[in-house]
Amino acid sequence: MVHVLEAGLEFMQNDNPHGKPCVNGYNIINGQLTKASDGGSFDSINPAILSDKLGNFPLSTKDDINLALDAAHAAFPAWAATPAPTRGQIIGNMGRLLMEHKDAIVALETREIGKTLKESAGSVQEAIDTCLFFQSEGRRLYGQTVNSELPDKELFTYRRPLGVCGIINACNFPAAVPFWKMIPALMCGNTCVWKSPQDAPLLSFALARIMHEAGLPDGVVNLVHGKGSGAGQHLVDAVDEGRVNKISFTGSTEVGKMIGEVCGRNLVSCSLELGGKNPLVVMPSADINNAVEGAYWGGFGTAGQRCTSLGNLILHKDIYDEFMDKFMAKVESTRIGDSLHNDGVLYGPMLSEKYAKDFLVGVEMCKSSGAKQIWGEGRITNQNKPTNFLGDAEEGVYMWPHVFVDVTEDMQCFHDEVFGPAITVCKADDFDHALHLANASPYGLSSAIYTNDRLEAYRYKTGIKAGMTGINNSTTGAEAHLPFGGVKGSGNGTRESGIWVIEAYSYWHAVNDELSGKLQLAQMDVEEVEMVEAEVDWSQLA
Ligand code: UN1
Repeated sequence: MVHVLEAGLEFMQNDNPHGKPCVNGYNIINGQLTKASDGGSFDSINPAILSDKLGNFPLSTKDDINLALDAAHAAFPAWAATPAPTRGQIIGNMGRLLMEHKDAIVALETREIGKTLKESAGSVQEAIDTCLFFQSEGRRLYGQTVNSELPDKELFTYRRPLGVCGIINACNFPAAVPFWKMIPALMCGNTCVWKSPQDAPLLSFALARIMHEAGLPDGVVNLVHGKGSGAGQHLVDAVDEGRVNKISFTGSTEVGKMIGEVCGRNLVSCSLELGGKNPLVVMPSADINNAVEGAYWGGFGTAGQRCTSLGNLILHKDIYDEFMDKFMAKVESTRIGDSLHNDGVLYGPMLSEKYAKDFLVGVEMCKSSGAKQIWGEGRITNQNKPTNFLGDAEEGVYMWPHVFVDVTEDMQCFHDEVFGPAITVCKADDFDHALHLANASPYGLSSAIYTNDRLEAYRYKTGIKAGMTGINNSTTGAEAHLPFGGVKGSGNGTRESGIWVIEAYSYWHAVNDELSGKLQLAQMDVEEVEMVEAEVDWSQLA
């Protein structure tokens, strides 16, 4: 076996017609590069150019997951005992290394999942911001001193790590989201087994290597590749076997519920960041041009593949026509293409062929719901492409932007998330109706309102049931130091980011130190203070 820091990148002979490198990828378990125990593997494919293979990666088995868990358990005591400021320093090194290699990592993210370069840079920056935030949190990680009710006794609280964390993230923010999870986990003294997303194994491999270069000891983060139904499921099964102390998952509500059940029956903590059908309301007092920009970006930026992407666009009836005219002019002129080869595109391909397939199922669902389709024709082909599509459509998996109108609360497409470039538009009679619609889906992740009426903004902010709300802003764009997460079907109430996430990766340990040298009983030996009644008629003062 070869240690990760002693190995250079290994390239494979491949028939890549673009002359691009193809990497021989590995798991990283206890700092060692390893293959799957049964030799199984899968490829990482550029969704913008399906003939461009980025690498081959282990399809990890149950045995591989067990080895990764062994390594994480073995590394835990020493890592938990490492001073938090030292852990913070290593995390800071990760941020600095990411800054140093940012351009290459960004281009790799775009090549592996097709996001535009600008958006990949955003995702990598979010990972850097997370490192820089938690670097200094290592110098805090405060506990409290608490006054005792008894003399000569002191009380304290400490944050303690949970143990071994299983990390499972989706591929759409392949740098930001695993760092949202692992950086606070590490800062609190936990160790991790990280199941990389099936569609972003090379980027994950690069990030895990950088984590080791930053000074992370062996076994503290163990990277295993594979599919959700394989390696991911094995990691969740290990909760039933008592080998995992925390699962942190970003992905679909369906899988999140299954993970929540497994964790629940084992009393294991889990953080769940799930789907959304994020509403955006536009009221008559809004700056309509600004609202059009926000809705357009929220719906179609990232090809609609953010958990915070706009789902239900809710327009007040008085501005409906004006809004839709301006909005559709933008939708119809959308520039789509491979951002590595074309400037100024709004979005590129779907994250992978799997996402493309699922998206088309979602489009069919919208149609069969009874919504009226006014724009979009499924997959883009060379025979059937929007005006501003750039490049050869059949090299990758590209989708038209889709707009469905006349959507009402009784339709399935009002309630179900469609992960991709499709929005559903509803008309509202007044503010109360708009707020009702915004609350009527089963999700509660992000939400937004465009209005210049302060009372309306206030009523929306207090009346909406969602984890995040934008006022005169789109549904996307969370920052790395605000709590991120949802309510209802969007999660279990846990949060990522900022200081709040520390709650998810540590438990409070209450310690009492009895200095009196004798047994003093709380509640029972507490000196009672008697009140003394004095004969004063206070009413005389009035
Ligand atoms: C996600 O889609 O899982 O707020 C994360 C946003 C990004 C993060 C999205 N900063 O849209």
